[in-house]
Amino acid sequence: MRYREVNFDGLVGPTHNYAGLSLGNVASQENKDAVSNPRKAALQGLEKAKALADRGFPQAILPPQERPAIGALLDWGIKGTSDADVLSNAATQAPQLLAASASASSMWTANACTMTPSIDSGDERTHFTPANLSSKLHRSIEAPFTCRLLKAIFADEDRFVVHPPLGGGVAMADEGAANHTRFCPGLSSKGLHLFVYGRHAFTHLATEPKRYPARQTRESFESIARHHEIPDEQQIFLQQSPEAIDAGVFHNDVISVGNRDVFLCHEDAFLDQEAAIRDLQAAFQALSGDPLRLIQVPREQVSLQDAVGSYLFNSQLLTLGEGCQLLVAPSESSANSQVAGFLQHCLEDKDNPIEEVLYFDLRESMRNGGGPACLRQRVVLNAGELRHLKGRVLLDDSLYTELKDWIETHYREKLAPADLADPQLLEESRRALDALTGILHLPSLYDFQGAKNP
Ligand code: SUG
Repeated sequence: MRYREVNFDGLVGPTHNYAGLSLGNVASQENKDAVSNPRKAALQGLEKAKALADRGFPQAILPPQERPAIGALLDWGIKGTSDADVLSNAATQAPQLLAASASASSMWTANACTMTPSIDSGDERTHFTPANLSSKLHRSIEAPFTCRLLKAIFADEDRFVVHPPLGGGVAMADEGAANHTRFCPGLSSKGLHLFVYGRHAFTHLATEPKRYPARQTRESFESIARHHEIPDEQQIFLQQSPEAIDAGVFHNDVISVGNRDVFLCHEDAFLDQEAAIRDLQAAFQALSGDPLRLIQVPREQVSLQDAVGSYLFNSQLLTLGEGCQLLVAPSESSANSQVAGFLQHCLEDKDNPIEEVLYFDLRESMRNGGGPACLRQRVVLNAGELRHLKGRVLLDDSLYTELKDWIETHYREKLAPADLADPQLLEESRRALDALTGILHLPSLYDFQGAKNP
């Protein structure tokens, strides 16, 4: 059975803003309280998805979550006689909780879940585990809706399994596919799953970062690998370099990206990197019989600081043809002379699999630390599975036109921190999302539509 990769990009929600919520994510902290442009953010994301769809890469869309999340504010003890009252009380009593309830962070669908294709699972079904995102308050409230959404799209239980997010709080902290890469000689062959973690549930303080928190635990990924029934020889676990985390590498997709048999990574991505890469290469060779094609970028060429500033490694790698790949990079990478020089060298080197680089302006998302790879969840499906998706989520010309029009109708061009308490913003967002479930042919998904968890 032939498998294809479908990239599910997150539509940026109407409350996209800069609240400085992510300690350890340099861009989020630097842009705290800046004025955002939600309309531009959503259009920038949609243009990337459309451009890739036009190039023949299957592309789908995931809708945003309802924000501000009134339910979360009620959970956190904010009271009020109406939604407007709850927002106003939150703004005066706990402005940070208001900001956490209003983040459009579900746009970064690389953090939505971890998925395993049916070809790699013991029960031959496609598995999803929504990420609990328990390391950050504003992201932890995403998991229940993500679960509901995945169950709505991947509803056919003969083919798909959507597990609940992992319980267990910070010990089982899970950030999803941002820390997961599947290597394979071809998409229709069994893959090697690389799970990257920043810390252990049961402390190993000597290998933990000192400045910024490590978000993902090894134990969370071990649990997911068990749930997804991935055979032992198809799993490998590597620990992030604590120095990299302290330099702003809050997810592994800020320092490495892999596709098929190609792995582009920085020299300082992993703890004890030489051994880590040796183990990875050996595991891939043992599974596939082929060598892993490693492009390791030395720190002399691109420093950790330049890697974080340019988001080079938050690029997408997509297969152009046998042995050659397209790198989808943020425009910040072309603006950094060291990084641009490195990419030019890749293009000129005949033995390098990167044959083309496409740059995208994703500045609105980038200012919160979200590049091209953050905005997409890779889902590997065979033709039968693809036919059984629910909803109109695959991006084609007509869906693109409707979504563009929808964004232009419903989104503001300016959002300042004080606007998050504006009850009009909540109303506008709900109107937008109500229209969106119609466009996407999805059932009522949102709390305000009366949806309940299945
Ligand atoms: O979790 N930023 C997100 C960025 C996620 C990027 N995803 C991947 N690397 N895959 C985060 O830190 C900032 C929100 C704010 O500060 O307003 C934020 O949540």
